[in-house]
Amino acid sequence: AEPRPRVWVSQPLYPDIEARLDAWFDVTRTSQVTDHAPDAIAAALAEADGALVTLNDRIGAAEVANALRLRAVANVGVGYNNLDVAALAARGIVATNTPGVLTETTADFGFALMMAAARRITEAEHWLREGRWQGWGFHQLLGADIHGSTLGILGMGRIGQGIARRARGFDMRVLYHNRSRLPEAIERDCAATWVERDALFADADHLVLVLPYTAANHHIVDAAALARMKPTATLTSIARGGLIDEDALADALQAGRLAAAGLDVFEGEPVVNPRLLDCRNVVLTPHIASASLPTRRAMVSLAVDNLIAAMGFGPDAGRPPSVVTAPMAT
Ligand code: 8YV
Repeated sequence: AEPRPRVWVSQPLYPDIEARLDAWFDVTRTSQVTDHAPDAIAAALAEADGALVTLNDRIGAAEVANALRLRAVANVGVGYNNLDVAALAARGIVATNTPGVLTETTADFGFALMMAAARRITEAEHWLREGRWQGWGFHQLLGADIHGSTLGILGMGRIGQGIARRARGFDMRVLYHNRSRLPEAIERDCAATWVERDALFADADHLVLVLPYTAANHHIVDAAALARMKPTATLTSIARGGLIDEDALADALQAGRLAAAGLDVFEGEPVVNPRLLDCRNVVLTPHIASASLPTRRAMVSLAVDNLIAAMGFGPDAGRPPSVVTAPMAT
């Protein structure tokens, strides 16, 4: 019999879901749960016909230089800036991601993080735990209102739309900016109005970033963009750290030119810019927006389906449900 294709699973995920791979492939597993060194990734890919990877795995031209058999890389995650899709495509390697299945969980978290920043929830808890609550105070820890305020959404894909739908329940006015306007029916469903990017920064009481990270939008939130925002506004990001110039953000937060921020993603994660750690008015979370068990399981399940199909097996043989063919669009 022909040898079965070999796939590399870069870290332990869910054994019952991964077991579907065993029906078609010989599977190489690893017990490592953090980042692999680049040469370890290159060595693993050199022996593999397919790979199931996560955000931890950066795969570019160097990592696939000796991956002569590699045909498909299935990313667990909707964002895939960890993959150099052009370098993969140049070698005929199909890349896939996991859109859709994490939309609602991630939108929930974006909304929660925005609310936590606006109402100073973690700051208040730290203050209480530090023993500083000496008596109830009328003027203590006043925050910004969510209800009736203007929500700005930069990046109006599935997750941005999910946040907009949640905003209806809080009587918010919703503005968005996206490189292209959404069809009217979706705008109506989200009760969202397209505006120019500068207007979004200027008019939002709460601005949420939900756009993909690409070379073109590196530091899209820089000092100039922050200067357009209201000093009473908040900025929340559940996208990628590289979208924000973190030093400029720390400057604005410390100078009172921005009320608060909520950040789930960081440019140098897992290392967090010490200037942000010094700011009281920023809620910091360790990249957990999609972190619920049902959603993480659904992400792995879709990635497994993608890999099986991309390798030419199963019901969708040759037609994986979610192929990515280009660098993430801006
Ligand atoms: C994942 C994410 O945790 O989907 C994304 O883009 O950032 C997160 O949902 C991560 O990608 C897992 O690999």
